[in-house]
Amino acid sequence: QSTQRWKPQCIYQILTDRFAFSDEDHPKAPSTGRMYLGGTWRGIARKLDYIQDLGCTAIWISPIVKNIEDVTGYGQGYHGYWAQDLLDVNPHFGTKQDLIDLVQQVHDRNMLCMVDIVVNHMAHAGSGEIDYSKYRPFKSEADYHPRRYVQNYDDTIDCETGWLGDDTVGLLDIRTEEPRVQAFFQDWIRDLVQTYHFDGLRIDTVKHVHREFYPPFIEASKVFTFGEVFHGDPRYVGDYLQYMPSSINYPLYYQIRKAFAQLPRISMKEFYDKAVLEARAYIPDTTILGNFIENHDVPRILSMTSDSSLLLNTLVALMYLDGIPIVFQGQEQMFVGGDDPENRNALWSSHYDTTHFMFSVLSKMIHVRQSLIRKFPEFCNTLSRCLYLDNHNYVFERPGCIVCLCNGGSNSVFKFPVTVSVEQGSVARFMDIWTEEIFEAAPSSPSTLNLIVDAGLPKVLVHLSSIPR
Ligand code: ABC
Ligand code: CA
Repeated sequence: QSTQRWKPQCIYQILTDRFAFSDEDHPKAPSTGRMYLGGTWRGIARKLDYIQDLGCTAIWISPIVKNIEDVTGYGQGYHGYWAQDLLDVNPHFGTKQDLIDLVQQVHDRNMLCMVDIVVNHMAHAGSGEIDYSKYRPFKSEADYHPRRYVQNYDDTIDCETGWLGDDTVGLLDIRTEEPRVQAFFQDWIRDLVQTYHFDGLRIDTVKHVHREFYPPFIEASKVFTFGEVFHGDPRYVGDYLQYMPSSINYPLYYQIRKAFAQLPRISMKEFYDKAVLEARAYIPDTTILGNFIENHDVPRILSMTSDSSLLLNTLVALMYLDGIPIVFQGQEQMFVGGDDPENRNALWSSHYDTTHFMFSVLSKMIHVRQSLIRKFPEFCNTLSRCLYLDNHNYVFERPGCIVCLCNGGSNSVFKFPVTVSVEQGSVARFMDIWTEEIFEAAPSSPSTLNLIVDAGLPKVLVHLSSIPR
């Protein structure tokens, strides 16, 4: 089943325009701003080694359809979300054949490919009159809701029928509630997935289309789907999970940001209450969500805190809490940058440096996660279990490992005992994945590990063996 295929993955989110050039690297080429910079599908294919070195097993690419070509007050449609023609591909990213080849090469490496898709809107530059005849297949004014920008994101009708954007770029809101429109989209997604052999979808602007649209659409696609439900409340996200298999995990994102990246930081107790307990109360299965700490719509962590211990903690949270981790291109090179487009700088400026400290650290974490999944097949379906909690430290267990998160920052030191379960009459041995230090929990009852959290750094301890005493 496709959900079970996605759960063990670690996804690498790519902005196609800003990942790699077709033929060779140009590290000095422009790498920022709101115009097309030149990344392509052939570029991605050329850099699959880089992604695999990092340990990621799946990619998520930008929307592939042809966008408006205008240079607007917000620049060009380099991100791919400003559709004009749903039946053609974006020529800036390459040809249909390039895309077919990319997915083929991804599959040859036993990796998966997820594509970002938009069903909510087309785009128009400026506030002037709209020439509907240029859009495909929706060529008539009657195919869209009247122009009225969304004012209140918490009002369902407003959110679903209003236009996103503004008079600089207006996003023509398609009448997705109409049966003929739904029929088109079902055929479209079936064809799209079959033509390119995609393994999964990330559906954009989920909140802006009525829920009933999704089940037959997803059914027609026959693949796994993350919906982009941009909301921090697990109740709100949980509701959508009745209509789609999974969602991007904004509730967890906001709690991570509050606990580690923003001041004043919430306590780890509050983090546990909100990010773990409350999420589980409203989301039937938190192991299916797409976890992230950065993406193309939110500021990078390093633009909110410069403390590298806190940053490392967010990465450990990303990798080991319940859910499917998604790494956003540039995280492995410690990119900094606030709101868009600053968070979307092109990766070529990094020289794709696989010796970068953060590349190695992240790669280590991802590979450890993968080896745990191989060793403990239940890993992906098993919820984390809290072992210890205080205001600054949260320790939990997943199959084969113990993870310790700390939000005290790099000037903090903590010492505390953690109770672990040890088989009768044996000693459990754990190894810190970075320092390779060995910890033993003796078979006293209760068995305890004495942990020292130095410089506020996160810990990942893998279970080596239980040796008889
Ligand atoms: C352009 C410029 C920007 C400029 C903007 C007005 O126009 O680039 O600099 O500020 C694409 C492009 C963007 C472009 C937009 C609009 O189109 O990538 O560069 O912005 O032209 C998806 C994609 C996103 C994409 C689109 C549109 C949708 O991931 O990249 O943008 O296809 C809303 C939507 C969400 C959308 C997001 C950008 O905007 O719902 O689908 N993302 C509240 C609302 C959310 C809202 C969010 C951000 O603000 O509830 O619905 O998302 O505006 C929490 C709450 C949340 C709350 C947050 C702020 O706080 O729980 O609900 O979110 O506590
Ligand atoms: Ca809509």
